[in-house]
Amino acid sequence: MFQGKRVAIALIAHAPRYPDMSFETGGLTNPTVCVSQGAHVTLKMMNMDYGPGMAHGLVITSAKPPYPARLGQHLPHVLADIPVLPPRSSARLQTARYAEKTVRFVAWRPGTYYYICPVPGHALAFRMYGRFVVCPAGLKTCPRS
Ligand SMILES: [Cu+2]
Repeated sequence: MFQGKRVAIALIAHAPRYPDMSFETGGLTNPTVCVSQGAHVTLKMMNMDYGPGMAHGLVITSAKPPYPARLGQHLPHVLADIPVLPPRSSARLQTARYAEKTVRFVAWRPGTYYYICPVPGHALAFRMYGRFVVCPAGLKTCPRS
């Protein structure tokens, strides 16, 4: 649960030593992320994955799993859309360059959403997604996590 009116969330695609084809934040893999209704969210995604086909992006939508191989153009209630980021520039973690992108949005509408990697097959075959819950204003804990 990310409390407060302004929250900053960093999601990493394949952090080192975590499972391939997954998102990490706060040391957790594909966790349910909760924010309060009305929160101003700054969401940063970084791709730490490496190798051919290891580009990843992120879209937050109310579309529920299971997902088709290709997500399609018209997803319902899109909160955020981070374009596909290339894998890091080299195999060496210390010297590689990492693609990242930050988006900002306001979580006006309560409900259950999902953050999903839109690269074809990643959400279908590898379950590269997690829940993103916008809790009604005033709750201290998230009832849907
Ligand atoms: Cu992906």
